[in-house]
Amino acid sequence: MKITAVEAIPYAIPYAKPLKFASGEVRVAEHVLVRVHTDDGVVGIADAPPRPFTYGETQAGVVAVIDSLFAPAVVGLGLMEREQIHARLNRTVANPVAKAALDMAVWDALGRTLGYQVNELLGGWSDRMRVSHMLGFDSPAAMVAEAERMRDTHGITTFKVKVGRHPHTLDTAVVRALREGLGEEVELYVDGNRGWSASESARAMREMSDLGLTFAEELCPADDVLGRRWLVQQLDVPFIADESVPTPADVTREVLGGSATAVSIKTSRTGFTQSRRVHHLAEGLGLEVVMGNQIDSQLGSVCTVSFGAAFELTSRRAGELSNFLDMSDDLLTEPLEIRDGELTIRPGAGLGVEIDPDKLAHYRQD
Ligand code: MUC
Ligand code: MG
Repeated sequence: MKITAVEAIPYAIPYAKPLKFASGEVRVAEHVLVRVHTDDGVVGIADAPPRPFTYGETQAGVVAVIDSLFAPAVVGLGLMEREQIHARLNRTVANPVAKAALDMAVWDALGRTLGYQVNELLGGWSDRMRVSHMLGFDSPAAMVAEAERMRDTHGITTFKVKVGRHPHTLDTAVVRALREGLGEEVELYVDGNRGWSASESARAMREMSDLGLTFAEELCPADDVLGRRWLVQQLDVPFIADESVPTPADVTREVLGGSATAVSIKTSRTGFTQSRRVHHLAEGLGLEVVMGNQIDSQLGSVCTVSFGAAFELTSRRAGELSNFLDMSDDLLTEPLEIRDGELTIRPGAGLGVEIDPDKLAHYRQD
């Protein structure tokens, strides 16, 4: 059960439908496949989706930090020594996506070695989650059409709507059109990716107060400390911290400071080891949790559902598990399927999924 090698393989798969939001745009999934090899011949896998506009990491940077710092730090450790692995990775600051992928590949290797699903090792609450689909910027008519397609094809009835544009009335018109087009039975919440100021956010939320929103997420920057506190205090829905809380300490700081009242857990950002810490903290603080999406591939979405379905708290709300549908292709041998609005974990050991070698050969960039 000892780690003998770590591979970081850059690959690129174009999006069939690019995703646009207030802090950026993704047209090509320039991700890194991380493989952890052990002396038993087991290989654990995970995906690293670098997000330069959120955490400062790039595809080349993820490969470099894994090859030069993280692989040498963990080779020789056993798969059960996950806290040692975590501590060694944390000798380097930042680089959340690279750390998370390596951590999750270790858990996958452990599950494969022991013959258990990662979901079972983490908590085993359930084998599935309801799915929330994230709608990127477009016209009101196009966003309603996409939501209808997701509902009619996959049974999805929860939507996260990207907002944060100027003028804010374009976004409020989208949310109103979604509510009018899809009716009261769908759940809607908004994510601003820090695009608005606190006062713009307050105004937009007031204008949408009759639309039955469930949450608001990162409408304005957490660095606008007093403005954000002022905003969060006046809202009548939980305010989700996402990119402002890459670590458990950030969750504590933002929540105790009054700048957030709920948290997005992204396994692409905190892996399984750190996501568990965030989950336990949220449970202790009595926070609502949403399993977030970092515009993940199918492998990334498998990690999200494996973690999210493992705990009662993370299973309560629909998880953001569907944006892989926007990619033109993927690396897995068997594509994920969202049925009746749910994504189910795969039955096999570890994460239960395999990489198609031909697809990897085709899309790899090294
Ligand atoms: C989200 O929830 O913000 C957009 C940028 C990113 O890193 O994740 C996405 C989704
Ligand atoms: Mg977000």
